[in-house]
Amino acid sequence: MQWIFPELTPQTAVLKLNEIATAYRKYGIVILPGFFNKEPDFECYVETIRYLFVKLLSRYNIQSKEKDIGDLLMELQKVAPLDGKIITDLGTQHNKFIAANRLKYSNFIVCFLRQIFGKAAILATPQSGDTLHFFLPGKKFKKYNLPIHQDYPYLMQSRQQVTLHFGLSMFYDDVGGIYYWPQTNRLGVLPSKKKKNGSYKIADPSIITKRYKRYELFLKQGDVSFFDSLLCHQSIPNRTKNRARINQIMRFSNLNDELAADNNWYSSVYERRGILFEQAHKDLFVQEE
Ligand SMILES: O=C(O)CCC(=O)C(=O)O
Repeated sequence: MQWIFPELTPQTAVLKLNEIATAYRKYGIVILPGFFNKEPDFECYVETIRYLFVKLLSRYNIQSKEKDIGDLLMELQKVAPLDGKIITDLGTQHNKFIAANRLKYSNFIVCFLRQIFGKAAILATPQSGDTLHFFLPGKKFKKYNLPIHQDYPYLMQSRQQVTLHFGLSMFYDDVGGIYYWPQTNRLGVLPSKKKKNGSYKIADPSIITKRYKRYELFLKQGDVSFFDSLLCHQSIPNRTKNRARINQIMRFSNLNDELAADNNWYSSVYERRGILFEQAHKDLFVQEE
């Protein structure tokens, strides 16, 4: 497939920028297998997540022997199913890890965005653009499998938007991935519905499924893909019994867009968990008279 570029690193990909950007413009997607594998910031990000899992597991007196962060997630899931959210919150809206942000704003990515959006681009990121995603097995997690959708309705800010996706956990068969339909981004912003659980879906999926060919994307650890925020895609569910998939998503907008300007470049905003000084330091908080 002409949108897959194997064996590149961020350093060698800069030399192929034209070719990669041409494929992206044609298909709405490029896939770079193993792209981050040797990146120190990628390793650091995975190690950071591992540290957090080990620390959380130690709260339950578990010294895990698992090496992979997906397997550590499964282990935590058994004892404290909600604790994983502590980690996803750190990697989501926005990503708070320096290592992840160094990848996000790395030279290749900024050059790629400039190539895609052009010299007059005003690069920005939407408020809710970063998601650290845990895809767990089991019926309970089915709702996190997204129907055919475009990403733009979730993020807003600009319909000129690039989604960066990369794999963080070890890949196992049946752990899930993404169905995508190349070139469907050319249809523009499509009428979309909102399901009761809050997920958006294309109002008439048959315009995609009948006219376009479907492909599958399975991100192994270190694999990277960039796709247009208007490219139609859908989750392939995790069908394993005991394996997890961990992916990071990040998004980038071009604010040099009339519709974005009409909307004051606003993004979607979602409520997040957090903490306030007066809750965490009751002993130090002095109530005003
Ligand atoms: O990885 C997946 O299952 C799909 C995630 C996705 O499409 C999204 O967050 O927009």
